[in-house]
Amino acid sequence: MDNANELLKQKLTPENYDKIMMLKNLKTHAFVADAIELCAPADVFICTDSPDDIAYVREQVVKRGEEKHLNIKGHTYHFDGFNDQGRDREATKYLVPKNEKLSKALNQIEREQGLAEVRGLLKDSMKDRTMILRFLSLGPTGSMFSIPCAQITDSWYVAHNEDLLYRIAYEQFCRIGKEDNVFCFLHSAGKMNEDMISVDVENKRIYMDYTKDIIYSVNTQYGGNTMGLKKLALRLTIRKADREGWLAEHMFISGVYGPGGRKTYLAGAFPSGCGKTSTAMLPGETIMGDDIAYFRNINGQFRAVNAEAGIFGIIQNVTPKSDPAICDVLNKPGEVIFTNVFIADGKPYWLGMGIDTPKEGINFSGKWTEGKKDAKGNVIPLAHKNARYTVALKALTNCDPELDNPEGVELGGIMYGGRDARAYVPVQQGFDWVHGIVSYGVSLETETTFAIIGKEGVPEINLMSIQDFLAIPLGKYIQNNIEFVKSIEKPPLVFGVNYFLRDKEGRFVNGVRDKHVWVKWMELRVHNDVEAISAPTGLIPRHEDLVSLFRQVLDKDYPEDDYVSQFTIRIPENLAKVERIERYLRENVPNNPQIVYDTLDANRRRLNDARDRHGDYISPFDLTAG
Ligand code: SPV
Ligand code: MN
Repeated sequence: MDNANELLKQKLTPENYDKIMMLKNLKTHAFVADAIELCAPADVFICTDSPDDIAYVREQVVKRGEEKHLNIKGHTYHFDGFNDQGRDREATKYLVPKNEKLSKALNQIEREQGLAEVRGLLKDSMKDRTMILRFLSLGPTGSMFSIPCAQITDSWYVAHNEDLLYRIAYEQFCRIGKEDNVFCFLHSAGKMNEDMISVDVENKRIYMDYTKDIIYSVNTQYGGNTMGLKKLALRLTIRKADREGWLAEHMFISGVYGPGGRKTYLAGAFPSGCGKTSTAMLPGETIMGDDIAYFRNINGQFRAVNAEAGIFGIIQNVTPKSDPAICDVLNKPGEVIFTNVFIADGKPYWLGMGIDTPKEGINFSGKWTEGKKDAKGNVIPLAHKNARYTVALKALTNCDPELDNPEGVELGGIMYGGRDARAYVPVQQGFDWVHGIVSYGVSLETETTFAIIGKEGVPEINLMSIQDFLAIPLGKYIQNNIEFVKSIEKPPLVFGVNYFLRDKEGRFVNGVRDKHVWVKWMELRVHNDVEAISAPTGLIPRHEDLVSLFRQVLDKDYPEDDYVSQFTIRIPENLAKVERIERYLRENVPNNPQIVYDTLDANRRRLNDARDRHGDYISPFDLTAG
């Protein structure tokens, strides 16, 4: 916008104008001027890093009714619309210039047409509302990892969440150059009802202009669709990382303790609702991040930071036993936002909390009593499965002290986990980096879950659990991962985990807490403290090592029967998996690096050879025997 400066002077109060002019960045000026002209807000609030400004957001979110207080000091709750309870794949599209094409697995629309559509919906959307402008950073501030982000929203709830989830960066914005690039996010909740809930779901749109690093979102409030720095930014970051030679991943990072109090950092990618946050937050270990990690090669070391500084976590099944650290925060005074939980007498409740819950209260459907049905006659549960809590990581007693280290931490291992009822054993290690990336990351199979709007339980392949966010060709992304470790002295080990393996009767073969044992085994493997058995699908744990880990971590016996049911290599199921993956890749990933197919071929060969020697179902004890 050529006349940005003039427009800002005209539309902003002198105080706001000064705040904006403290920044020299032209893209930010143009973005704000354009948004003001387009959305025509009643007024504008520019949030700097000052404690007063941040307190103002907290005050307004309650005053305007987007959040309400709960009994515990600092706790609030919010509801999103009945049909706005998860990320919406249908409504989320890449704006693609006429002469370009993205992978056909991605939802896309011609750029000009999409821009006209979404800007049409944003037109005058803030007429009776305040436009909130926030300056935040992805990654620690003052670091080679930092990405400055300007967020505009008319939702105090979005602004409030982002305060807990990201690092404030008005000061950093004041230091960036005139011509520097920044990420920009423009969100409006659109039409809202009297309870300040976004209602025009038909016109929900999340459109990503990757040519300009600007994202538009309208007629939605759900965090994953609206908080620019969450999944909207990830789409842009992956492109930036591709241009600059680093990696942006859908991964948690945590510090896992080993013998003698040593700490090893592990990262992991899981599709939403597959155990990611609970793996990131195992009792007694430290958490550095639960959702988005950036990796860079710094002087030959594989270093990682958390893009975020808080958790927007799934609350279903959170109990003091399974998630003690988070339960502690959810039960004491401090800033916590509960979203789409059930409320009765000023207290929050959720599914799977392991206690008797009241029969009457309010939830995402309004007033609720047990047995209430929706318009289609389906029973409405007490709370939504995708209900969430928002907390700053620093509120947790087990927050890792390196969270804001500008150089991040060195990673010892990474893991990939999906929902695979049939084939993969609960934990295994790749023979090397490429084998692990291809066999566990590229081959990640899962099922759709409640975190995404649509049918649950539909099997799908979700490359490295990041497919929804990939705006570069899938083959290029795979290649970037494969090549990333080229000049890394000690690449992280790559593990595959599967918490969802079932037996013939359809029962899960593992308990929910067993993941802690797998993670401790990985820690030992990183330091070569235990040996492993070579199975056709990867390196698997020895029984004796698991016996001591089950005792040490969970104070449990670990009978041979359990080991056999969990770690038997199921040849037909694994061969079928290789076939499915290969078919999918051939259909959807043009220019896939040849090494991916070579690795799958080798996997197939190993499975066939093992079958020739041992039959279809191979006990891990037979593998030990050679
Ligand atoms: C996920 O669904 O992967 C999340 C939450 O981490 S959100 O992307 O914000 O919906
Ligand atoms: Mn996520």
